[in-house]
Amino acid sequence: MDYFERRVRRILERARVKSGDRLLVAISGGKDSAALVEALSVLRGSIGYKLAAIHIDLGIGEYSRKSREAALKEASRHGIPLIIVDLREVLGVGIPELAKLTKRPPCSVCGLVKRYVLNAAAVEWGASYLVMGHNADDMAAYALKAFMSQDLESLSKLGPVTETVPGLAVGRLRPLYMLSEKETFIYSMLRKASFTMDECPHVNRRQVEIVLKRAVGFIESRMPGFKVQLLGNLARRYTDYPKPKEPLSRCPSCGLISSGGECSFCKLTRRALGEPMGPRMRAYIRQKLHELGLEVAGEN
Ligand code: Q46
Ligand code: ZN
Repeated sequence: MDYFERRVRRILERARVKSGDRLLVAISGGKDSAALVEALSVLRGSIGYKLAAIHIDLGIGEYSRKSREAALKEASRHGIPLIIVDLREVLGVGIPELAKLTKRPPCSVCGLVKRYVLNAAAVEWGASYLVMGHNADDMAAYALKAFMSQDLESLSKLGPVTETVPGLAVGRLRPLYMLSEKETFIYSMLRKASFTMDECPHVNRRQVEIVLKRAVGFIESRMPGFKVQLLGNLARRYTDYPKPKEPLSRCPSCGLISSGGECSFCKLTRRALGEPMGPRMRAYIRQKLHELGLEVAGEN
């Protein structure tokens, strides 16, 4: 457990997290984010940051019900305020319906919605960082995928710490960057964390990231240390990769980051539901912050 927490601490130190900083941790209900919450709760005492959590109820039947229950248990175990964003409550639909309405694969819609909601909540709370539970196996697969397609701009965002764009986007912190899926699982078991092992019914086993993750596991079994070496090298060099070329702009509908014109969430919801839902989502999150007694950035 000490080994695990030392590695998490190293990433927090690299990001210069200090007393009073606000860390918003994303909890999916799975083992990775549960392990992350455990380690962040342990380290909170000595560093003195403020911790809040967010869970998105994706509206995917039994899977979402169990995930939400696990997230609630995990957050309340440590007295961490939990923002639950229920998509059906805000948008009137969940991920399966949004995918049908836009004729896009569920995972592509889901990824877009999650990115938007997490960033919106971090901006509204004025978080110093949005903390994500990606482990070394996830990161190695993402890095290989970006390298395969020579998507150098994505590589520039795959380090353990990413930059904040004030008022538009909050930087991300990935404290499990150098910790494998197996280590994360063992740690969450030792800490008796609450999580679900259920899998989303929409998961596609042929998805590139999933195939690459299996391949990384195979290489690691033949070349122990491969993953850590790959990620260690990337962690030293990711800022050298070119940053996205499009100038950053502000979505005219919701005011958050976009790569020109309306942001992808407002575009998607306009197409599926007839109006851009960014403003409604932001108001819903502010309401949740008030209910939890958390400050809303810019309201003081
Ligand atoms: S939750 Fe969402 Fe995953 Fe389900 S719809 Fe796909 S992306 S598989 S992590
Ligand atoms: Zn928008």
